[in-house]
Amino acid sequence: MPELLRPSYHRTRLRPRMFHIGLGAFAKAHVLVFHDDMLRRTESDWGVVAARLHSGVAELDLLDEADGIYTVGEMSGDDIALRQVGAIVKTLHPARDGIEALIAQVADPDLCLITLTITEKGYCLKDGRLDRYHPAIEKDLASPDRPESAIGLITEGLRRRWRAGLPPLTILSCDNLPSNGELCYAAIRDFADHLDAGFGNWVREACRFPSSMVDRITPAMTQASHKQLAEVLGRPDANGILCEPFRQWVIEDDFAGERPAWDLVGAELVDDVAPFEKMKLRLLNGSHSFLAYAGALAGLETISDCMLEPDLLRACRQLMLEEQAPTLDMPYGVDIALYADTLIDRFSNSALHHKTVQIATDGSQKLPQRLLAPVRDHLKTGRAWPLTALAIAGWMHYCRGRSEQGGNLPLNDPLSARIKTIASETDGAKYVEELLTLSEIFSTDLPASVIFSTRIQTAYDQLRSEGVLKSVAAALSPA
Ligand code: CS2
Repeated sequence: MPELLRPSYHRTRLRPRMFHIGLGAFAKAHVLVFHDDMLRRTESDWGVVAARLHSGVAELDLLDEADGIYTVGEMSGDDIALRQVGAIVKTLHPARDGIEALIAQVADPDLCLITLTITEKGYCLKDGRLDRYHPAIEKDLASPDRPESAIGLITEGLRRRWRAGLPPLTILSCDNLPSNGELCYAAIRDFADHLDAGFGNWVREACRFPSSMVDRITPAMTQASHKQLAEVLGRPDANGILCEPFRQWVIEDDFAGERPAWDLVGAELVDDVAPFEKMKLRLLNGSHSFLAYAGALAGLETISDCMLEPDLLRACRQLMLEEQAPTLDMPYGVDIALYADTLIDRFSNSALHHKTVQIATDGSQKLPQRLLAPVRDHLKTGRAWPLTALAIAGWMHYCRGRSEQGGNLPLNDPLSARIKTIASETDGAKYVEELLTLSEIFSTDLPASVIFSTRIQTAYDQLRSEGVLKSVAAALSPA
């Protein structure tokens, strides 16, 4: 059995200095692993309170039973490295502890930092501003002391700090959005302005919202992965997580007060995160979405299965280097071809079982920054984008709910009701045309471009008539 690295620090020294909202597989394998490393290296007293807001009471109960300690297994081929993370000192869930307990946590005088993994949709934004007509935001604006959304919760807790004359906080977004700090700031600032102008100014002037680029492939746990972990651990750990060995965290160095010394354990603190965020979102996440739709439609279960299809592998590299890379300002010193090769290696990690249908979720929230923003650039420069077109058309095809083998493809998306109605009422060219009217995804400029809509129509027809793998093969540049 591989050696199990246990927390080497005295957990009794930990106080609740950091509040993580959105405790899921990714946060457990990324933010909390960096934090745990930092606790091993320093005398820091930064304990973490971890919350989930919607589902997951049972998961938090299980974590409490284990005193907040869980196993992380870093897997590559047949190798596995095991560690236990002990950074969490308390868990909170509104359905179990009451929302007041979470608001009080934000307003706790000991607290310095909030970290967030609430997914793209958790920010409730429209065109970069708080979406006042989002159902959860409408409710939270009407009764701010009983918030349901993460944005409403943080704002209410900050308001209590402001009223009590407590120090401001840093709110650090760790979600896959470009300029995630700015977007998080926009949502909270707009909410605060609505409550009180003086409070809004305090949020502007005193609180900080650094951006960050987060990276670690962490598939959702399944029965099979729990079994796999139990075999190497010698016992089950219901709170355990499996992920890849690679991890990266680039953080804008802009904090309201103290910050954890994550730089001692590999996090990069920089002035400008934007080039890193864009590179990762377009190369890694963009090709992930391409593979998710193409792979799921072709009946391929995991990303590493996709990498066993020579044409999909070539297409993935071509998408990265010929269609996404030309739209980037590269971070200083990064070799893009090497970065792409490393991504291909990471995608090929067959120990991970990262399911195509998992990555296919929330397409309406992911397409804009991963695939559509680069297309805007292509339309300006006149560059060709055949694989991006297949990825977008692939999402459309996927949304009809059937793979090429007739298997069921689940549609988990905040816009699923509207998408399903369009799918049931239209087909062919009309279906594509109707989906393009979803302005939350395509805005109005893209559907107004004849080049764009014709390209997507053609790609969609091709996927339907020739199938995914043939369409992809036809889009490949000569070797
Ligand atoms: C994936 C990401 O599910 C998805 O959309 O593209 O979760 C991806 O695995 C991570 O961003 C890797 O850092």
